[in-house]
Amino acid sequence: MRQALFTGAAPNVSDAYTINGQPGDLYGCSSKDTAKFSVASGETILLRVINAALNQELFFSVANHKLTVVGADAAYNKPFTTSVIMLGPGQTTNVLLTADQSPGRYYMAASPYQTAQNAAFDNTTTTAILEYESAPCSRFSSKPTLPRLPAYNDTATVIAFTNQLKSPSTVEVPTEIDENLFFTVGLGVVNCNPSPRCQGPNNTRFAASMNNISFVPPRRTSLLQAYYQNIPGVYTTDFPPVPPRQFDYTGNVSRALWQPIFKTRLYKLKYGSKVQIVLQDTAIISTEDHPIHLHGYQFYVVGQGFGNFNPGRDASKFNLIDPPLRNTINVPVGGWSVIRFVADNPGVWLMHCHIDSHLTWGLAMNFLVENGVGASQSIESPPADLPRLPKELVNLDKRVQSMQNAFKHLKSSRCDEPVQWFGSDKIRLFGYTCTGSDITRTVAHAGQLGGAGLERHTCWELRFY
Ligand SMILES: [Cu+2]
Repeated sequence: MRQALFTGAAPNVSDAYTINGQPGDLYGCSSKDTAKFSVASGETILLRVINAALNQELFFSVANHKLTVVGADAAYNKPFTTSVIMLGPGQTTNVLLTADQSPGRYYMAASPYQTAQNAAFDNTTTTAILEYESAPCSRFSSKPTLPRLPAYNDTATVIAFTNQLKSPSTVEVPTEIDENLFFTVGLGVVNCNPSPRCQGPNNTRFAASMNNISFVPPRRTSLLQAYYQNIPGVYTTDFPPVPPRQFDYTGNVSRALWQPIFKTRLYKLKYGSKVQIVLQDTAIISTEDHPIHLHGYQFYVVGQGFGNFNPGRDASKFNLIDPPLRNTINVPVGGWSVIRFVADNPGVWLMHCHIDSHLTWGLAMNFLVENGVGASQSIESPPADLPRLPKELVNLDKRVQSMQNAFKHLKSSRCDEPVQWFGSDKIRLFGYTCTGSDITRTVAHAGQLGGAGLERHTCWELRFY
């Protein structure tokens, strides 16, 4: 990810997927360590399946065995059986499996679900082994049976699976909506001049946004801290409730709409407000399934579909009886999902795509949920032992910032990878070689850099983790 952020290109694809840390038999490198799950004939086991991959949605299946889905994202659902489940990064699914097949060994396997057009991905399959304790020795010398996994682009199977997820019984879904929000989710690009930092397609860097705002994380103060302590200049609260411009989101989007703007904008919610959000995929660069995750809340998924959301046509089909409760929802490729929740958890809460490259490109926004009445409806004060920045580092931060400001107006660019000078888990100082056409004046201004008149200089960057 760090390399991708430097170059502006897509991250390298992985070499392998793993189940409980092991790639499995199909990679030919770790078969003696392949993860094994032993089961007694006739018993029913619970598998908690978590997609812990960084950048890939995955199918999961067990050869010859049905999976009974009983929970997703830590909420129960109406049990249903299926031969395959799909999880986006960060999603969890609990399934029951009954060992009702002839005693032997069966592969459980995961393979990619990939929806972005022309994007490289790791098209391999990871396996673990479901092993019956009573399996005869002869079964151990032969290869376990492999499950039939869907093709990498099998969206129909994904939709058939997610359509079956429902709450166990009738639930209380907010109906009188106070905040009717519509957020586009998708990729973008930023034009740049050829350089080591401009390695995206056709002189661009990849970006991503919600409602055309590419989220810029605060560098020095957390959003919650800035809110709690009234620190100005860290964020603004003008995140747009609807796209700044309407367009045919899933059609052929004009190039003029591909460049997002980079801001730290929050959307304010009153305590207790009833919120509906339409999450609308865009076709910018490519349509793609995005697993959108909201912190601080579970929400009801009342509807999903393909194309552009149309309230007249689609709202009447919402499931307001037993919609599933989730915290990460797949916005279908070239489609939309609608979620509802009550904003009764005050604080600052990130909503973001759980594909890590999309998140770091800016596919995120934050809600600022205000306090209600009394202590039980207000955020708690920070713990007494909240770590504070050491004084010398605060000063150093200011020094580095003034140097960075001095360089701002320059056409300065990096020549090499930053080198870490010192740091801890939280803070690291990097130095790197930089160039600039107007370097002399800047060097004089920045003072401490020296070497006026040279074409190359050392620039500094302080990073917070
Ligand atoms: Cu995404």
